[in-house]
Amino acid sequence: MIIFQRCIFKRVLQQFYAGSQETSGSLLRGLPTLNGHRSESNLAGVRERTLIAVKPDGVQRRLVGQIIQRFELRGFKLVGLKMLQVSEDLLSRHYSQLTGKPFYPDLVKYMTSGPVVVMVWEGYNAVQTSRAMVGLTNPADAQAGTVRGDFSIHVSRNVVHASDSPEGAQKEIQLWFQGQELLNWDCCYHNITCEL
Ligand code: IDP
Ligand code: MG
Repeated sequence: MIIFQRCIFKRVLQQFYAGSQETSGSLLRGLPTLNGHRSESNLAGVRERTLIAVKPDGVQRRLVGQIIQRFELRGFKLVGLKMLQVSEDLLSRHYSQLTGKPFYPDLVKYMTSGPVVVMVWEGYNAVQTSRAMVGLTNPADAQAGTVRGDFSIHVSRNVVHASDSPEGAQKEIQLWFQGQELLNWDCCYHNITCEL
């Protein structure tokens, strides 16, 4: 009951400050803003966001649900989700540091071979924890228990993407999502998974 009341209270505050839909400026970390200033509170870091994508092989192999479930069960909050066929242009901006690599043409073929499911997950230390959950780039080196370690065997088909730094995550979220596609909603479990 107390948790429920706190959720209601937070929602009222949130709507007062930010409205139910967000603009890209306040969206990347989801904190309420007032006159452009982020509210000072111990929420810092709790609402870090990262971009996770299920690549075409993961979609074809019906792994979307299992991958989403891992992030839900870990305690992260889903704030954006969509399925799309990636264009070469978007891909070249997403993988701008890899366009000169010998495997890049094959990476483009792979990533444009079918739809991807792209998501934004929010929570404490989301970027680093997600990378640990996803596992090393080469599935041959990825530990069992990670997504890549459990569902893939070769670097050319490693099932999932995860942002590798908070700065990279911000860039990727802006690249893949419009501000209004991300929802700043209150999850009642938030108070249970993290001290606020
Ligand atoms: P990451 O996905 O773990 O961040 P990156 O080095 O950023 O790894 O590479 C992006 C993606 O490029 C990898 O996830 C994988 O799909 C592909 N890739 C990386 N290295 C190779 C390679 O040596 N051969 C084929 N594909 C590769
Ligand atoms: Mg990377």
